[in-house]
Amino acid sequence: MALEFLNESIETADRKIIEDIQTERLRNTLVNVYENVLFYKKRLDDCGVDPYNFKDIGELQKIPFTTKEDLRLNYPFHMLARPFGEIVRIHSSSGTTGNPTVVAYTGRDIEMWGSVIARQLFSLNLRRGDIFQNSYGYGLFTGGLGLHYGIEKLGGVAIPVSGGNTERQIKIMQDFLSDVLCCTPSYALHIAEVGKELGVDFSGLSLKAGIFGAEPWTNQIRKEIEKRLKISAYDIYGLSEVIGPGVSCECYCKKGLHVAEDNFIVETIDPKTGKNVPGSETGELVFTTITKEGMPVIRYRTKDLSNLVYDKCECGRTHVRMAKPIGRSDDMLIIRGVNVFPSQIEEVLMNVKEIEPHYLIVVEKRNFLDFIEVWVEVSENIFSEKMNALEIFESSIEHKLYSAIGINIDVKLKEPKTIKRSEGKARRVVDMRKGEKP
Ligand code: DLL
Repeated sequence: MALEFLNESIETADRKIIEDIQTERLRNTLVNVYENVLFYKKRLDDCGVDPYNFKDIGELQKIPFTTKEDLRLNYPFHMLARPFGEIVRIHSSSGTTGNPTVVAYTGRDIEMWGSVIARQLFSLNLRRGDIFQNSYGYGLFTGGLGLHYGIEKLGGVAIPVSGGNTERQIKIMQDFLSDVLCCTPSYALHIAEVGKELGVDFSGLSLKAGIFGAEPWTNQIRKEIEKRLKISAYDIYGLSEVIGPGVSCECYCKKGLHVAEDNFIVETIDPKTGKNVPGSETGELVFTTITKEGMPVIRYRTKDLSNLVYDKCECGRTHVRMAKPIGRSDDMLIIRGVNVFPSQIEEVLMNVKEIEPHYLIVVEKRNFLDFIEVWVEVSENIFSEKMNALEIFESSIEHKLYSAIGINIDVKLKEPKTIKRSEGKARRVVDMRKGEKP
């Protein structure tokens, strides 16, 4: 296929050009926050970075990180760099504890966000006239409206259905001839399941692609979704504090998610020491926005773990690619001293044919020791097997988990459709040590 771009000179720019653009835009951003956000004025004064004479992108590393806690302490509007009158939109991301974080956009920020997403959709070979069923939640969550403006900017048709009401989702998909589904990967699986119950033949529909993100998902889940919905599934990443969806997205090659480097500078750091990790080693992603006016963030710690690849991609794009995030550092479970990511468990489970892609990891303390159980749903035919056969099946999965991860994990097989389905971000872990309940 011919290589096509929405903005070729930017998308295929040499590293030197990318860095020059970044340096200039970073300087403007630093001046903006220095003059308008007290929090950053103090920060820059303390670390001795002079925004007016900022010339070397390497100096960015002298500036301390911004954390979610900083945003919470400045709740709701102290991080805004523009007055109301210029701010045209507020989103918010709910936390489990304390104040939510609030994010704000000027008209130009909304414009930039739409252009970034349009460019990403184009890189997936989606075009003007394609029909997008946007099943990300509309509201304070950035998923719905974020994708929406990108779809319109591309010239696509946006169907703002939002999440939920799964039977209606399927009817819309059939009646409105949706080409593309946008939602969380866990909701895509739920839609596939309800469709199957209703006797829908997805290969007979127009659906050809899915843009999935907002939660970690493995390549095994990707294969399941592709098989069940008969589409090609792509990963999109982002977080409210940086902008929302579109911080990075796969291209049609599916070999990592290109970070929109003309708008966001990405670094990977060691979460313990805060030092930048060398080369393409795994670390915590840290982002600096360089075009956002309403609420820029400088060196925002995401807690998401990934690694960066700077080689030119087969699609011709040069913007750095991040690997599929393996999870958040705060989702990492420490079980009797061993670090375990939910995604490692998912990877093992999804390689077992008879298991459905619905599971829950339950962690608890028994006699002062950490124990981890995995509840997994099995297909109808397996569940009707004799008790003995089920026990053998359970221990065969336990064995696979032990060989891959190195700790004992109890497997509890569950009847089909007993694990709660999600219409947005799935809850995969219940940590009873923190008082959570299944
Ligand atoms: O989830 C923005 C978004 C909406 C991204 C729709 C993609 C699609 P938040 O609610 O602020 O924003 O949550 C951000 O979700 O720090 C990651 O931990 C996780 N996350 C987002 N996308 C991915 C992904 C939106 N593709 C947090 N893979 C982030 C893994 C993801 N984790």
